[in-house]
Amino acid sequence: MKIKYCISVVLIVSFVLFNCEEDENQVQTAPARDRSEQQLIDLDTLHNYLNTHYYNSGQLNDLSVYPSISDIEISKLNDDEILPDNTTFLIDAVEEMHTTYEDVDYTYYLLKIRNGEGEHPNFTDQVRVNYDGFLTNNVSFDESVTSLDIDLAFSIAGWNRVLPQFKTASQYSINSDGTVNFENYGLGVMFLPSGLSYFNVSQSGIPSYSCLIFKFELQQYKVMDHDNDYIPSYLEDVNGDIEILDDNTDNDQFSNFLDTDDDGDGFSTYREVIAVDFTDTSLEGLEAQMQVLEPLDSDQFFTPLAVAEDGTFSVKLITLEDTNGNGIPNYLDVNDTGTLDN
Ligand SMILES: [Ca+2]
Ligand SMILES: [Ca+2]
Ligand SMILES: [Ca+2]
Ligand SMILES: [Ca+2]
Repeated sequence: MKIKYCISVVLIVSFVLFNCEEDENQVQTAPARDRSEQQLIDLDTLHNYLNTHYYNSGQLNDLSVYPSISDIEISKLNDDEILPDNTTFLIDAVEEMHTTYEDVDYTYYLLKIRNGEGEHPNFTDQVRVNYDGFLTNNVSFDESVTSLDIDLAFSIAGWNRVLPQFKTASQYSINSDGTVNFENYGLGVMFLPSGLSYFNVSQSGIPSYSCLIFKFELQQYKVMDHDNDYIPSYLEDVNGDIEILDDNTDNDQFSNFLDTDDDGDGFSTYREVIAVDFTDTSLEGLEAQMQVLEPLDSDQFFTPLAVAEDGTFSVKLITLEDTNGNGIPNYLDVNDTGTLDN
């Protein structure tokens, strides 16, 4: 479990994966089309791409080293060509996936090269990735030069659906020049309709209504608690629809994942749960303490690891209280505060 806490690579935030950061020089909004109608158009585009492109499946299998995004070669098969040996048509290799977003049923496609051997991130976590993004005309619009940290809570809908299906690296090592080697990471290619990408909003190098293709390596992840209220953001999706902006228990202007008093009863969320601190001078020692408590009850979880300036490691064991037993934990129940003892 150590790997998800490594924060040693320079953090650079790319504009490309985010819906919220609009730069007036680069972002333009086209008239909004009907999402269902656009999805039919995009499915045609994606099917055409998958039926006319192949990838180097044999070469990837025969590599003596673990494959990376630069080893994945996708090529177009022209009308007068036959499929080269040791390659596979994308349409014969991808998995068809389904999801709902903005009340529309979406289909997208995944090419899974490696699942990864670490852990699955949650759809609101920060992930460390390498990626290469391109359009269905194979023109690249963005690629990571070094590993980037992406907050899936603010990424395009395709990303926060795809990345949790892969696992992070199982371990890493730091080279003498400070670069990091990741081992057994998730590796794949996603083929997204515009409705799970930027839809009608154009970006630099991305016209509006573009289907997007990303090769990616999933290296690490960090559980995010955006409002620091002890409830990790993925648990603030109360209605479970892979969308955290629409959960607002007290109907104020803040969604739960950005609201420190989710039920609006005047008592901060962190006070309406039971929090017990565990600390140790070594990570191994802390993990040993945590293992004694496993398996946790269904209403318990650990907060993400914190490292103090003196090198002390700590986590909190959170227990969600439901004092009146009505099935709604105190922090979401305006009529129930519990002991408020922290
Ligand atoms: Ca939270
Ligand atoms: Ca939700
Ligand atoms: Ca709220
Ligand atoms: Ca409260």
